[in-house]
Amino acid sequence: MFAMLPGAFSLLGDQFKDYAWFPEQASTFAETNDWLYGVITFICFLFFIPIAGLLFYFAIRYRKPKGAKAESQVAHNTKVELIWSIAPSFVLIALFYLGARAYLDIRTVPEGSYEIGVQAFKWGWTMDYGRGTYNPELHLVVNEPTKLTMKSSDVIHSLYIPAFRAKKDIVPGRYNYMWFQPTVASEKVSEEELAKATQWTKESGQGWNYEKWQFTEHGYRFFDLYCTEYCGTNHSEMQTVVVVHETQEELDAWIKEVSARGSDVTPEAWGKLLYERRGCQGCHSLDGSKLSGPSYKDAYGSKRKLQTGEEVLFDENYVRESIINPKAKVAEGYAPVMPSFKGQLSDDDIYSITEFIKTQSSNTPVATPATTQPAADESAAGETKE
Ligand code: HEC
Ligand SMILES: [Cu+2]
Repeated sequence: MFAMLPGAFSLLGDQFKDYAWFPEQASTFAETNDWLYGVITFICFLFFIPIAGLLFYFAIRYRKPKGAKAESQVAHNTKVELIWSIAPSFVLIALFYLGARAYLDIRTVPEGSYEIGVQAFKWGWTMDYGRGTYNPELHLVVNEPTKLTMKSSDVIHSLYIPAFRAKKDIVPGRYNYMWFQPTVASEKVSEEELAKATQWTKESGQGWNYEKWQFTEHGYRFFDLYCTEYCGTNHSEMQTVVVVHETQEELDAWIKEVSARGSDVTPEAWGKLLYERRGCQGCHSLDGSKLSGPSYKDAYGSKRKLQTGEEVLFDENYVRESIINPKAKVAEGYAPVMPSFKGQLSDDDIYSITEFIKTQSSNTPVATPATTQPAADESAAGETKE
């Protein structure tokens, strides 16, 4: 009997499918979920309208004049009551069946799915494409079932891609999984459009402005990805983009392109890109303003006061240690909220970031005094993979 239900309901669901109140449908879940949502909404109205109508009708039809004596109303019709109790319960069972089926589908990751790691932190995303390639953008292949293995560095976050109708909480201290199958590939914008945006970005000296261009710096249109579990001050900025490639080869080419500094890119420029892409920007300003972390402005070559009362020189070692083991030396006046980037940034990446931080300081570069070097090395040495 249940096997017939989808067919019977689909006529109703189709009425709602194309309504503009939902974003574009871009995964296999999207159609099922919207359809089910349409069916449930339709059935609710189917009951609500006659019930509310009759309520008003009876209230008027059987109204008594003021002062009329109230009478007892205890007439009872077993047949009618059985019908209106049992018939709707079949509808509820049917809805439960359809809902459970859709839910189980969402929770059952198909074997052989393409795997991507996700790290959520206050406030940003780092996707792990394996072999040391990390990027804040989520890149997928169309029609390829994809599994995300997700973890959080701090508090509960939740990954939500409206166009995919896919959402899952990410709880610290454990792995959370989700999967989906994108059905719509991202368009590529024209060379001219991309060139214009690239030029503008270069001249502005700012990071890539997704909102302004509505495509990525590689020229792809994208779907939005949000954190949808309130996680603190900048929760509303915890967003990134999803790009769906036509082929695996195209995705691999993109991964290769973002994986390391090309020979034609200076360390300073690469460091700046990493600063923007890897979430440093959200906590470290360049203009001296205080965010969750200290500003890079004039930081390099200055003396840093630590929580312990000690003073350290802000030099290469300090930067390196702060990135790999941020809790080892905590700057005075700040909470130790910086996530460790150990194993997520290569030596060249850290070197590039350091070169970039240097460009933000007007202090004359100071040679590291011999006395501070051993201390910095000691805590960082065992952890770096040199
Ligand atoms: C969630 C916010 C956050 C993010 C993201 C973050 N940091 Fe930090 N960072 C901090 C805070 C807070 C401190 C100061 C406390 C401490 O030393 O742990 C700090 C300290 C530092 C320091 C020492 C600075 C000083 O002035 O004493 C450096 C260098 C640094 N971070 C670099 C980075 C880099 C590079 C990245 C990106 C790859 C990054 N941070 C990402 C919050 C963050
Ligand atoms: Cu969040």
